[in-house]
Amino acid sequence: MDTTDFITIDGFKHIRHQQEVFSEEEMIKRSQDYFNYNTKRRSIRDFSNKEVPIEVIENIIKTASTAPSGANKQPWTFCVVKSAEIKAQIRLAAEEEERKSYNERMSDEWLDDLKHLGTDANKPFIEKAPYLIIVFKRPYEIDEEGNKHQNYYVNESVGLACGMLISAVHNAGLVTLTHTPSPMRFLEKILKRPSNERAFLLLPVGYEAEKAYVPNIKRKELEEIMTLY
Ligand code: IYR
Repeated sequence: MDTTDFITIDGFKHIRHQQEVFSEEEMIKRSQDYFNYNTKRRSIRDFSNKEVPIEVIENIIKTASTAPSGANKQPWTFCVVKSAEIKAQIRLAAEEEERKSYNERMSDEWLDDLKHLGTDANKPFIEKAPYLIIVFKRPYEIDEEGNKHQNYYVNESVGLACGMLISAVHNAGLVTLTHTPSPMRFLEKILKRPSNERAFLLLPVGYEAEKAYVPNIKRKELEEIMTLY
């Protein structure tokens, strides 16, 4: 990147950017190939406990951090749990919340809507997967004097980062799922997070089990999700 080519707007430097472009033919091929690759991704609950190099996890998190964010505040923290002891604590607490959710908190309609996915309050993948990535959102920052500074579009920003994280996991040949034990405050306590962080999503990451099964579900057709004006 040529950083000597820049302009100044309101006293701030703007450096030249040049997006790599392709011919229309190449674009169609690349976009098709990218779709074909991404559509093979599934949420996986059957993990292998095989080790994964930490460098892969680091690269996945670096990819997530390329997501756009409100005012470029990058309002996220990614906690990586490798420790079997901490994974056990998280599983215990998550299953406790999930039991309450499945038995008391979720409506009959909600439970009915989940039936075809075969989920329940048991979350063995929390301990089986070699890594857990717990994503925290940061609604505000606290400066050295203890003053709070709001971040912007925090849910949107962190959601986008999680999407990129999920596709980076797929790209590495690994699997994950978006686990949302609710409420999630126990994660802040177990991981001793600062007061400006809220648990957003828990993603176990690892190899798929030798024999993994997924629900036989279909994605909506383009006609159902796209309207051209
Ligand atoms: N959080 C629970 C329940 C659950 C809710 C939805 I919406 C899902 O798509 C899947 C599960 C759990 O993780 O089991």
